[in-house]
Formats: sequence, structure tokens, C-alpha cells
Amino acid sequence: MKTKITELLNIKYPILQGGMAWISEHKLAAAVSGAGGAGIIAGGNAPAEVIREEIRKTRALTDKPFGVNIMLMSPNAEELAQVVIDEKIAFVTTGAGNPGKFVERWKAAGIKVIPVVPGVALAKRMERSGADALIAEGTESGGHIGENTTMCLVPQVVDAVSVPVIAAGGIADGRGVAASLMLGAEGVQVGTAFLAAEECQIHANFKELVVRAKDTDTIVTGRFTGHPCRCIKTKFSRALVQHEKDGITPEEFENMTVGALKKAAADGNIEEGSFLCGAIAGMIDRIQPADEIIREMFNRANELLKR
Ligand code: TUI
Repeated sequence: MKTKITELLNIKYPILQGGMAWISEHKLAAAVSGAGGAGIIAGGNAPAEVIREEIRKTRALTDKPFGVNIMLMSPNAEELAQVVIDEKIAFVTTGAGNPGKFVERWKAAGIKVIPVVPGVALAKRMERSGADALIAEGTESGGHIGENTTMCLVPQVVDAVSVPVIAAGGIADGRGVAASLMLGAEGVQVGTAFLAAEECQIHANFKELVVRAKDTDTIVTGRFTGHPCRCIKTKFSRALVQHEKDGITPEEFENMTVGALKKAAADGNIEEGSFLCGAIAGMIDRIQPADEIIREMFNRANELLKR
């Protein structure tokens, strides 16, 4: 399938893997890139040198292009912004903020820049700053989310900018891919479906929660902090939301959630982990190799688009 995104990134299928903190590391990124998509290593809050190592490990596994996601709220964002230049990364996606101050430096280094935008205003600003493409991410996504849905957001961003738009949030099969293209997107970003990839290194408890989740099994925590986060419903995430209703302070919330992403992804700690996951989890019902996930998705999308 050829689109402006396959051309921009020199990939076979117009699919980017989500940059998921504590999750998107070299094995998953290399598998997605090896399958013809765009694998991504997530910076999250990790030290920049750890990500440099991840980049090198990915290169040892694949000669296909891959990217790095920079979470702009990370205290290490500035350092990582330089690491991607030193390591000659093909493209960068950004999340949880405005990457404006980095764009010029990345572009000068030949890096393609693809910011995640939760709305039209930031989309226009990012296009003016020189973004090569944009990811319009709906509130169906896992992790830190905006308010608008994929269905509403994608066509509005498409109408507002001339750079290619990638749809994200709630896309996990060929129907989602075909629908995204109908909304005017040139590609998709997929996170949740790759949680169930064989090559995804998260704890088995996390995969089991994803595979068993039904349509109503995600919940949004931390709305009152200004950084809402979608995750799987567990005793812990339900209790967090209850505490929020009862009026805990942002400091108390912070204390309860510090380290919660690692506790979920690395330790499978059901009692204290935040299992970040998109609202489409109910559709994920088995563990599969990443290349199978991608091939099935695009075979089905192509069938639908021919109709
Ligand atoms: O970044 C994500 N998803 C994430 S980041 C993350 S780590 C984290 N954990 C707790 C709190 C905050 C972060 C887990 N999941 N997705 C991309 C995304 N970006 N979603 C929303 C945004 C966004 C929000 C505001 C992008 C730009 C933005 O701009 C504000 C501004 O400065 O104009």
C-alpha cells in the first residue's frame, strides 16, 4: 500500500508503532520495522544513554528504518533530542507537548519530524514549525490523551493542514485502517494491538489483561491533574479514580502513581501498576507475531478498500 507516509518514511505499509513508555523497546521496534512498518523506540522518562543503547540494539536486529518517540514532559527530553541527531535516526515522533524548539535542529540533521497533536490549533502550529507529518491522536488511545475522538479529530486536522496526517486512537485491524484512509489520513499509528505482539516484552500479566479486556475495560485516570491517562480497569485504577472523586491533591495522586508504568510493564504488578492501554483492547484476543498483525491488518484493509 503506497501513501505519502510510505514514501516519506521509506516503508512498505503506512503504519507507525506507538511510542509506548517502558514498552516500545528494540525487539518490538525491530519486529515492526522488519515487517514493513515503522518501528519506534519510546524515550519515556528513560535516561538518554539507555535509549542510545536501545537504538544500537535495534540496528543490530534490522536494517530497516525506525524512529524514536520523545515524550516532551521527560526531564531527559533535551538530552534525547541530541541523541537522535548523533545516532542519525530516520524520524522522530513526539508526545505530551509542543516540540517546536527542537524542530529546526532535527530538520537540519535530516530527521523527519512527526509530532502527535490532540487538536487543530497545535496541528497548524506544528505545520508552521516545519513538521513533515502529524499524528492526530484521538482520546481512544492508551496513555496520555486529548479530549477529541479519532473520528472527529482526524478529518478536521486533515482539512487544516497540507502535510500528511496519521490517524491514531482505536485502530487495531483492517477496518480501522480503511476507515482512517477514508477520513483523509495517509497512515495509522497503532499501539494497543502491538501490546499483544509476541515480540512485545511486557510482563505476561499485562498481555493477559489486554487479551481478556472487553469493550468497557479501560478507564481514564488523572483528569484533574491536566494529564489524563487511559489504562486498563483494575482494582488500582478504579481506586485512583475514586480517590480523585473524593478530592485527593495532585501531590497525593503523584505519590500513588510514581513508578506505576514500570510496575505494570516490567513487573506485571496488578496491585500498583498502571496498565496503559487503548479503548480498542476489547478487540484484541490473541498473542501474534508483529508481522502477522500487520499483514492481516493490511490484507483486510485492501479488501475493504477495493469494494
Ligand atoms: O504522549 C502520549 N501518550 C503518553 S505519554 C505517557 S508518559 C506520561 N505519563 C503520565 C502523564 C503524562 C505522560 C503516556 N502516554 N501521546 C501523545 C499525546 N500528546 N497525547 C496528547 C498529547 C499532547 C498534549 C498536549 C500533545 C501536545 C500537547 O500540547 C500542549 C501544548 O503545549 O500546546
